Amino acid sequence: MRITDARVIICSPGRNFVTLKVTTEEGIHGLGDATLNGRELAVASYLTDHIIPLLIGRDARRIEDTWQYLYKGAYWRRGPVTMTAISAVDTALWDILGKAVNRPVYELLGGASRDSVMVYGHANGSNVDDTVAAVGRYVTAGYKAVRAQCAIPDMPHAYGVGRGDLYYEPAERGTPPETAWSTERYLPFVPTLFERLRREFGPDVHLLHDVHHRLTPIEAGRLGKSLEPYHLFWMEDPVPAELQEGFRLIRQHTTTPIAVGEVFDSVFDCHQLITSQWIDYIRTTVVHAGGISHLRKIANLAELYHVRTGSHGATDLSPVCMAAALHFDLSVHNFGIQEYMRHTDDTDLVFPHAYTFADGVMHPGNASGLGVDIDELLAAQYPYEPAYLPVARRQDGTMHSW
Ligand code: EZ4
Ligand code: CO
Repeated sequence: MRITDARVIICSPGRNFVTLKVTTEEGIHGLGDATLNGRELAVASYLTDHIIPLLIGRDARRIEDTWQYLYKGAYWRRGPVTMTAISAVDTALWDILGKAVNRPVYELLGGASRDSVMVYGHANGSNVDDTVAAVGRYVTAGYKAVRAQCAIPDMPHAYGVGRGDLYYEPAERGTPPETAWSTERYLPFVPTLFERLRREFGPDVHLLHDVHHRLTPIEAGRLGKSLEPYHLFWMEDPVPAELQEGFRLIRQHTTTPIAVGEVFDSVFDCHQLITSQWIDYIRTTVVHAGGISHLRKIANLAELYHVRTGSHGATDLSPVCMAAALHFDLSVHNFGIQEYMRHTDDTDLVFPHAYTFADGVMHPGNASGLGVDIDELLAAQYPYEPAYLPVARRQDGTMHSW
């Protein structure tokens, strides 16, 4: 099963996506998502200029060997660009293997460990009433879990407050927009939001919140403690996680469960977080953390330490990643939850897929491979457009984590 062709397809049906398409001598093709929000073309070049020439002629069935070849063979290891490129190759090879043996990928990963995959949606509002209404729409739509974000009174910006109801999309065309941040206003406000949400929706719906790397460990400890009465499913990305030890301090102060890892690119970003039991959910994804192969290794380590998975699933992860994530989620024993931000109709038309949503849960479908494709003719109608995530500054002008 020699690889005879591999190509990068860049398109922007509402937002930018980079997709790797690998074809074998039998004419089987596999897809891998290679989208790195705001740095798309770097991954495209890494694949086209440095990886694709190495793929031609390789045996598509040697998934692990190809992974190790690309990881060890670069000499300079890891980093988001490298790992996103490796992820795309790995994902495409799993897709090809599934199609070659005519089975859905989850069956090759040990089979289904559950009947379906619980997902959470994004509710946001420019004030508490709006956020309550947005959560209500998700509950009515059958969601069992909802992430709630809200603008802070008298603050012009807040993370997670988007332009559309279902299609929150933080990247903006052109150069990165500047936003303002105040920890002083954020910390006392968030518990009032969740106090209201519990009053409105009762104890059963799972509520989540994303801090988006904005606090210090002791501030995060305070927030987690003040949210304990509202028993969140998790508090996400409380602090930037370059310093894994920072989580020890958060853990000492709160029983609010902690999730982290959407920007991690390998097990080395989280081994200490996992083995020290400082977190409850690991959010690494197929597209940014080494593909299905490496994500399984992270999940297997996490399983030993009672840490469950909760993969990133924002709109900047394409339907190809979403499909791969759902095969992984259905199979892996220590699955926790899957993030699900709906893609726009334009995106869904470019990437026809077998996965489905109903009653708050998803299923990858039973098509062979990943069950997702790309309509290249349609994709060509949406050329790349430069777009960037915002940056954030504190009120005195100091750069802050966005
Ligand atoms: O800001 O995917 O949990 N979800 C998130 C996302 C991220 C974007 C960045 O590209 O934090 O909305
Ligand atoms: Co997040």
